[in-house]
Amino acid sequence: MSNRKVALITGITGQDGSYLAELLLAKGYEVHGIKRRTSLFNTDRIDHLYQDPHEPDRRLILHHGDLTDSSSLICIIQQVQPDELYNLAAQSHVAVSFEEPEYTANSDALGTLRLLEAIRILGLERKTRFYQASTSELYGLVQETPQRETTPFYPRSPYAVAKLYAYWITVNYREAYGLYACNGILFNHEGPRRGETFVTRKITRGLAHIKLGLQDCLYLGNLEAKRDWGHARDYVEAQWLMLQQDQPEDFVIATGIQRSVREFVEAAARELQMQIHWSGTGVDEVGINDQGRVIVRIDPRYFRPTEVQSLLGDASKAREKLGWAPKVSFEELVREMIQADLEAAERDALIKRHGFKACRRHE
Ligand code: NDP
Ligand code: GDR
Repeated sequence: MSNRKVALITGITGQDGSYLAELLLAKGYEVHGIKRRTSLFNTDRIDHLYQDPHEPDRRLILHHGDLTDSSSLICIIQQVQPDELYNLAAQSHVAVSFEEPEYTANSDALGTLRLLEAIRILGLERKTRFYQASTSELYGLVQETPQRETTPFYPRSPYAVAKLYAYWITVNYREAYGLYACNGILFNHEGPRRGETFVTRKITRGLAHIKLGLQDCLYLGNLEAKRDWGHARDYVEAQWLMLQQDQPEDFVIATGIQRSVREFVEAAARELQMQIHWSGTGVDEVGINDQGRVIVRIDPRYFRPTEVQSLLGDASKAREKLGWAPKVSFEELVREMIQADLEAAERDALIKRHGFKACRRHE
């Protein structure tokens, strides 16, 4: 019997899951992850951590499961007997949640309940510590700025409403059954592994493609939305710290600095030595480069039925109680994302030059 700590991560194939798996493996944990069955491989972000199932003494083990399927969750938790369970899996795209509200509620809200129930049914309340990936989207139509743990919630999307249920059911299981369960209320965090349809990655990937002639124009929605953007690598450290305390508590994790989508576009363009001049207003506004070519346009299809206009977090509690502070600045974040997307675009350009089809998806 080894006395290694055992962690189970739902959403291990996602942005945060991959960084958290790296962190926990570096700390000596045995890491189990739940992945969905997909028709193609979906483990790109963790392939560098992959260990062949035939290797002895593996420390990264993947299981098939789904947040919408209680029986798979109960089986995996029974088998793994985790000391720490990080619930990162979710339909995490706010805009998509307006198109798939029921599925979003099933996976993001009921999925969290299914995990908590599994812990309870299996009698693991005293063993398994639980982390819930809560979100700044809970604040939605903000009632106070900056937002802290005590700021009232006002969710503005099916995603945020589902996450509101998950937040409160986590609090309820902590109070009702004495579970060590925490909500991390994380503000937006990004990095080169960010999904391609979130705005930061869409911008860095789009501008890198434009720079290399692989794409003509980047279509965006609301340029005035403001977010508090940090780096995912810093934020998964906070997730781990929350499960190492004497008492379970909820924490806001944020940088305390806010920028608009427009400012993100400008910062990314600067990294690529591209200048952007804005012209026009409203949906007719365009971003023009030095050569006078339109490289950014507004497409109303990216507007949301109800928008979250401005988020800014106050992570004082995390600083005081967890000793957590972000290490990566906004400029470093943008640089790292641009460098990674430029490299990928260079590969695509090479493939194209040799007569093969490069990826044409830009959304
Ligand atoms: P991603 O979208 O990158 O990853 C989501 C993960 O969940 C993927 O591994 C995905 O699998 C998995 N997943 C989705 N649906 C299911 C399901 N029904 N059953 C099992 N697994 C599922 O998200 P992030 O890594 O960015 O975020 C992690 C968590 O933190 C999410 O819960 C998100 O809502 C929350 N959050 C994120 C913030 C951010 O800025 N990144 C901020 C605040 C909260 P697959 O790879 O197969 O799609
Ligand atoms: P968000 O992230 O909704 O904050 O949720 P996203 O990057 O999708 O949007 C941020 C802001 O940018 C505006 N925007 C666009 N967004 C996208 N995706 N595409 C566009 O073309 C575009 N143009 C402008 C949006 O309207 C919005 O205001 C993320 C997710 O990771 C959630 O899971 C997480 O809970 C929150 O962050 C905190």
